[in-house]
Amino acid sequence: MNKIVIALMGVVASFGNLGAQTPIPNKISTNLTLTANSEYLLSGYTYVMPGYTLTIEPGVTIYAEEGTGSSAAALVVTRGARIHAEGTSTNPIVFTSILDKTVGNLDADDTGLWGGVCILGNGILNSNKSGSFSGDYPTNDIEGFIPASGDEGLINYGGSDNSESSGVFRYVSLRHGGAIISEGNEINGLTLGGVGSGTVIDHVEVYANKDDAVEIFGGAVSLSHIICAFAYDDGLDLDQGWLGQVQHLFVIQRAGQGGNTDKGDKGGEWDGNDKPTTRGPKMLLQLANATFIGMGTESSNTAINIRANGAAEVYNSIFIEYNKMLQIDKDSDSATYNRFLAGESKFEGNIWYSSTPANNTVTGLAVTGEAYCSPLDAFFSGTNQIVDPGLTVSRVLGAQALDVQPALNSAAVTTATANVPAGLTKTSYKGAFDPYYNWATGWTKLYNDGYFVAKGTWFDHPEWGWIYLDSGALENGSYVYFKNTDQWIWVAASDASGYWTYLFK
Ligand SMILES: [Ca+2]
Ligand SMILES: [Ca+2]
Ligand SMILES: [Ca+2]
Ligand SMILES: [Ca+2]
Repeated sequence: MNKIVIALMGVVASFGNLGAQTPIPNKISTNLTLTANSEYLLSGYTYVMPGYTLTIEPGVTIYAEEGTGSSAAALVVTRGARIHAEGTSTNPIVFTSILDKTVGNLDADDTGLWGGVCILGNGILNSNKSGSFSGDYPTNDIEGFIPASGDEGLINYGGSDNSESSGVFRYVSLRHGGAIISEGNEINGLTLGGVGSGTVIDHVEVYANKDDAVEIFGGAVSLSHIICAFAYDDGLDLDQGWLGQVQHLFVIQRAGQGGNTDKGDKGGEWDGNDKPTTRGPKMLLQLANATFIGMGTESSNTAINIRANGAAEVYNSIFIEYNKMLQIDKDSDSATYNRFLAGESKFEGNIWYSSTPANNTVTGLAVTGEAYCSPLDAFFSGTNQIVDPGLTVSRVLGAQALDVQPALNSAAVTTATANVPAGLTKTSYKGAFDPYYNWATGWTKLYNDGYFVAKGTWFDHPEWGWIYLDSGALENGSYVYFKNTDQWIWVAASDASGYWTYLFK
């Protein structure tokens, strides 16, 4: 064991490499690389100009200066530009406020300290904010930005290419953003406007953002391994005809923690169209393995709102700590409801458990009434279950009390999962996390600041590379996660020289 522990300490020590921040230019009009394990400073609107690539290496921390309105720090990857931000699970890329450096100890109540990251592309929008456009392909400007004279075109997105690549955005944590950039307009942590399916976005955390954690406007980019923690508005917000898949999504909403009365809005707010209201392509979300944690006893809190000609297929997911689970808006034309009746929206293999016990019936979980469709019973029957999956909810930094991994005897593990569409993976469990390995380990604020229950440990094993133990020590019967093969393997006892044997994969 000694050799293994020493290797681990070496890794922790490398995180202490701190230096001065290099300023990032406001117009990136060359291929620019931010080099590994360095610190940079983001000030004001910062555009990656069309035709150029911003590369961000593992371990880069980008500190954003304070500011609101037109002086808010925000990174805009313009239409026709690319970003290649590829961190690792042990060496992520972090965007945060400079106050995280100069003051420190920021928590979920420290929001709106800088803007956010916007990636814009030539993907297809079915509509836009004004409803006016020429030709077959609408375009739109990112909400709320006040660009300088001459820069107006840099916040425009949308086009005719849903397969475009805007680059790679992987193992990135976005913290404390969402500054107000114009009256009544906060900015999302991650905004994806007209981003195409060739773009890779996985392992992204948005922590304590003043607006939505992630908002997607049109395009066809898919996402995996996304964390939306403590946003003031919605977890995942969709608009303008987006078509894509999401797998492994964790949303945990604000609940007035820290004595703050500000709370989040919905887990998911999924709109099909802006203006006009029914033009194609029809928005469709295909989502598998989400865990949504709402605001507990907050009576107005609803997990999912589908509206404005939207539709969603949701598979093998967990919804807890909400008052109500599903709201389908009636709209003036019943478009959303008609898509549901046509089978375009469906919920299969999910677990629902309201924090309001009386609502835990097939009819009780839906929001119905004058403005909302009814009945919606079908969403909560069939292969869905109304049962407590036994997760433990905590929103307290450092408390190590949030347990999102189901126990082996949880209904999330013991009951059959639903089949999923091509492009998504059918798992043996429901929800964002399996019982063994928490994929937020190592690279997230939630993990590094002690929100999660302490479970296994990472080791850089001298022969096997990075492995993760389900319990404290490598011993007979340990479950070991091998990072290089992305597999769990059970190991047997060592021989006299200390060599351990894999039993099966
Ligand atoms: Ca928003
Ligand atoms: Ca929103
Ligand atoms: Ca909202
Ligand atoms: Ca929206």
